[in-house]
Amino acid sequence: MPLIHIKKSWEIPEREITPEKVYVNRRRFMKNLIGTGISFTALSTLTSCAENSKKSPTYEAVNLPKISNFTPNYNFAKLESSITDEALGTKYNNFYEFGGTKSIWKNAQALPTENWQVEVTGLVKNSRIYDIDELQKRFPLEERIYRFRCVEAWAMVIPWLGFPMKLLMADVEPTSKAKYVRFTSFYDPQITKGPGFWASDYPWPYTEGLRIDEMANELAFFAMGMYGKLLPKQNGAPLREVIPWKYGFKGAKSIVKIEFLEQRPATFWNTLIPNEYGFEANVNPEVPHPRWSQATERIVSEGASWSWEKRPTLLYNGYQEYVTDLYKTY
Ligand SMILES: Nc1nc2c(c(=O)[nH]1)N[C@H]1C(S)=C(S)[C@@H](COP(=O)(O)O)O[C@H]1N2
Ligand SMILES: [Mo]
Repeated sequence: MPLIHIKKSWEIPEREITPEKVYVNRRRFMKNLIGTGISFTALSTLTSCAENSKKSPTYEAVNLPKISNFTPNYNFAKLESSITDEALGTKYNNFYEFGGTKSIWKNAQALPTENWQVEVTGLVKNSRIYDIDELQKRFPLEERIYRFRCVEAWAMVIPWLGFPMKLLMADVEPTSKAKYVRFTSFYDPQITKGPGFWASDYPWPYTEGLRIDEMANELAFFAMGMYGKLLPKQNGAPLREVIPWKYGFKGAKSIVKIEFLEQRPATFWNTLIPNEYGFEANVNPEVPHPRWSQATERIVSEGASWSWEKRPTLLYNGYQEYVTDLYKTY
């Protein structure tokens, strides 16, 4: 294997791909700093100090209870790609409530998951509040292996345990007026505040949304576990969305509320930077992010991200056959 990788002209240098938050971060810093006399160098020192001083609660992921009662459903597995190593899938995260880096798994252990409830409300016949155990009993778990693609151009393959969203829809019965759904993540500024101060004026809580027909698609999934175990907190315990044909930010973590609505809801990233994070956000190699190409993706692996293997991005992340009908224009 050649050690020197010669860049093709269409390849965007990795350093130009900044994470979802950094751009806003910088812009807001700029805004806040005008007239304060604080330099950017001072600022980056501050941020890294905050990072270093974070608490280190014991990581319990390896001891998380195993789930034995599930049905394997590998109909949607794309077997040409291998499953991401569990240590990477559970320790390389985006969960901005707990900080602005990929290494938030320790901070996320502060998420209080006991006695969790999920409120389902809005334009439904049976508005109700589910205890998490009840959800588990009511909707039998399936294991599905899905490709996962972040808008930041990294990719994984995850074995999720969960149930199709359409089962929950059948339970609450959205009315004919319901055209959209909004998912709201847990938020308590005392607990979820990240190690920096950069995100304090973001439009919390984290919210995401789908069209009702997208939610009813057989791929749209609620995960309660991964790698055969209960979901780790950093991956969005105890309940998160998984929408494999869309960019990862569409999948709200640690859901406390699900609302059926007539109008398209405002969502977290779309409110923050509408021209970079659209509401639809379908994976598409031909639609570049305004600051980088989406033509290729990197497979999350051990070692430095620049060394990760690159492969072409697939339209709808490879799930074209299941979802094209949703986006046909007549
Ligand atoms: N509540 C909440 N949900 C979230 C996020 C977040 O910051 N907060 N990040 C999103 C993004 S950008 C991605 S890529 C995925 C990451 O999921 P993972 O950490 O399980 O890989 O979660 C999504 N859901
Ligand atoms: Mo993401």
